[in-house]
Parts: sequence; C-alpha cells; structure tokens
Amino acid sequence: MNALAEARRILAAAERVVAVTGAGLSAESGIPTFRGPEGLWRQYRPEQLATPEAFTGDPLLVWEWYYWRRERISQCVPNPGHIALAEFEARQGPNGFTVVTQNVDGLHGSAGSRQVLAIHGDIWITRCTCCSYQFRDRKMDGTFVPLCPECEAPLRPGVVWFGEDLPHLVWDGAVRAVNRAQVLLVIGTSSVVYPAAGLTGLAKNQNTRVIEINLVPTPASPLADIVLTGQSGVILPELLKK
Ligand code: BJW
Repeated sequence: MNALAEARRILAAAERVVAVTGAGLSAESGIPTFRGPEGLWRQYRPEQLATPEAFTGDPLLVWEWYYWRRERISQCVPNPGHIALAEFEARQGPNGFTVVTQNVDGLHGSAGSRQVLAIHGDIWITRCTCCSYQFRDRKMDGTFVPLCPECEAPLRPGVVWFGEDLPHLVWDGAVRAVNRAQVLLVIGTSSVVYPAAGLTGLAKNQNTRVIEINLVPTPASPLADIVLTGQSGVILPELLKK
C-alpha cells in the first residue's frame, strides 16, 4: 500500500483527528511563509519583527509590516487545502476534528472550519499594550502607530510574538484536543517554533498516529508515521476526500 492510501486508511478509522497547521498551508493562497527565501520583508527577517522588543524599539516599523501583511492577506482566499479540512470537519461531526493553527490569517474560518484554535492570535485584532481594550478592524493603509482611545497607550496587533505567552485557554484547548486525538496531521509548518512544535511529541508519547504533509523534511518528520511530501493544497483534497 502506498503512503497516501495508508494515511487514508488510518484516517478512516479515526473518530478524533487534530490538524496542526502552519504558514505552508496558506502559501498556495499567496501568503508568504516566514522562513525561506519568500519569507523576507524589506531587509528584515520575521524573527526580528515579531518580538515585543522590536515593537518597543520601532513600533511604526512593526506596524508597517503588519499593515503590509494585512493588505496581502485581504487579497487572498482559502485554497483547496483549507477547503478540504473544512469539509472533513463537517463529515467528522462536532467533536471529531479540531484545527490548531499557528496562522493568523483567518483563512480556516473563511473556508468554513468552525473548530479552530488560533494559538498565535489573529492579525485582524488590534489591542492595547496597556489596558484590556481591543477591537477587530480591517485597517491596512496606516502610516502611524494607532493609540488606545481609552488610555492613549500604543495599540498593537493581536498576535503572539516570540517570548510572549500563548493565550492560555486556547493553548489548553489545543493540548486537550491532541490528548484525545487518534490521528495528528502536521501540515505546512517548519516545526521549529515552540510550544506548537511540541504537540507532535505529545501525540507520539501516547501512540497517536502522526501524518506530516510538507514540501521538505522537518524536525517533526522522524516522529511521523507517514510523511507525505508535496503541496498541501494538492495532497489534502486527495487525502481527505470521501
Ligand atoms: C509547505 C508549502 C506547501 C511551504 N505545502 N508545505 C522550547 C525550545 C526552544 C525555544 C522555545 C521553547 N519553548 C519556547 C521557546 C521560545 C520561542 C521559540 O519557539 N523559539 C524557537 C524559534 C527557538 N517560543 C515562544 O517564544 C512562544 N512563546 C512561549 O513559548 O511562551 C511560553 C508558553 C508556553 C506554553 C504555553 C503558554 C506559554 C511564542 C511563539 C510565537 C511565534 N510567533 C510567530 C509570529 C506570529 C504573529 C505573526 O504572524 O506575525 O508565529 S513567529 C512565526 O513562526 C509565526 C508562525 O506561526 C510560527 C511558525 O512558523 P510556520 O507556520 O512553521 O512557518 P514557516 O515559514 O517556518 O514554515 C513553513 C513550512 O511550510 C515550511 O516547512 C515549508 O517547507 C512548508 N511549505 N509551502 C506544504 N504549499
């Protein structure tokens, strides 16, 4: 049996499945990934901009990156990979499938997925650096650092930067879902950013079957029972079709 057929067989027998997704899933929608040659913005690496220190040092530079990314994302729609996952959720039923996404683009929701845990936040949320004020907006053409209408502190994007805590309830939900799953799909992530990357090891420790989909090998590959090499937008519709 080839790897795809074996993966389909494993999934068909699973009542509870979790997918951990990363930037590679949205790449075929036209959203650049973080790492690799496409992951550059001006002369900066994402690791230099996605930190609280970068924001404190030059908030306008960081906001310019996020305005640029919002604009890029606003032009993108879900690809066949997102859609295959949403259709799979509909077939699995309410507790049968959870997406744990590192992506902040909202494309899982646009595709129709409902059980989505966005562990790195949401690029369309703006929140205060000082008080609890936050709101959802579509601003993408700004040339200044927005200030909080409640306390006048700088506002920031509602995402999780390096060195920051993940939203605890969302993260706890992700761990619970993986603990209950019989199959973990690891899709389009370099598996280098923790704690998300640790979900694969957590699954392995309890004999959950792991299926990885990526263009290249990653640190998760040696833990995977099956590695499917190629574009997620091509593999997922085949893997998850009825
Ligand atoms: C395709 C494809 C196609 C392309 N088809 N595939 C343990 C060990 C070491 C360090 C740490 C540790 N624990 C914590 C740390 C520190 C740090 C960390 O991980 N550092 C490492 C980098 C060394 N982590 C943190 O600081 C985190 N906070 C934390 O741990 O707090 C404590 C805590 C723990 C537990 C609970 C609560 C609190 C925070 C991490 C925040 C990461 N933030 C970012 C920015 C988000 C906002 C934004 O979008 O601007 O998240 S960084 C960036 O990386 C972004 C991504 O979500 C994340 C992961 O990237 P991803 O998705 O994997 O993308 P790429 O580009 O790396 O990979 C794309 C992949 O797709 C590639 O493999 C391609 O081959 C593939 N691909 N096209 C299939 N068509």
